[in-house]
Amino acid sequence: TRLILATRNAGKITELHAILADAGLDHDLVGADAYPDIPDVKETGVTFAENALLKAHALAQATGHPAVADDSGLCVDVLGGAPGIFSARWSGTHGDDDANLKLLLAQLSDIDTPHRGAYFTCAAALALPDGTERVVEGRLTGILRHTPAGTQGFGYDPILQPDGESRTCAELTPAEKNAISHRGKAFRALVPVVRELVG
Ligand code: ITT
Repeated sequence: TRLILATRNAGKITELHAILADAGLDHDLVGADAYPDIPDVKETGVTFAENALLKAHALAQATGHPAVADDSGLCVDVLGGAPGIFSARWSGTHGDDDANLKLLLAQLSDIDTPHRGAYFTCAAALALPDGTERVVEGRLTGILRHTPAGTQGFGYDPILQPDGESRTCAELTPAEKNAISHRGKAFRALVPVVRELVG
């Protein structure tokens, strides 16, 4: 069965292939890039779950196949949860990971380590062409470094050091990150739902 990965973020697609394969899903996983004519969805929701559902429904409707979507971001305690759903466009340019990370570090430059708590969160949504929908969430909590470290992963990975770790997410191997990450947790929880509703 074909299952659409309703995302154009290359970092997410790499992680989702590994997470879903490790969970034993043997569906034909096809990224949104395979459908260049389908326009990007406006992320008008005010929560991660709403935006994930918007993206999953749009691709399920447009392709006629079940679709899973990921809406995710970094929530910083001292910023009241920002960048949150605006994580991909915090600097103003959607998907400019370097600019987003630099701006966030500048905003936190006066904040000392005990107050640098943050978490990644991921809403994983499944939508079927008939309108059936499910959404689950996963989190990874940690602290934000003052200086980026590591080259793995994407986005804010070089500054988030998970609780209990001495390395940042960008210093973990892909398998180590997926084992503990918000995305790993959310999509491993979604797999039994896919099995039940998609087969
Ligand atoms: P799609 O909507 O096409 O899936 P997007 O990049 O626009 O791609 P989001 O709106 O969900 O996706 O934004 C997610 C942003 O949150 C992403 O650009 C990163 O900056 C950040 N982020 C999410 N998961 C992350 C992770 O595992 N590591 C580091 N940063 C992450």
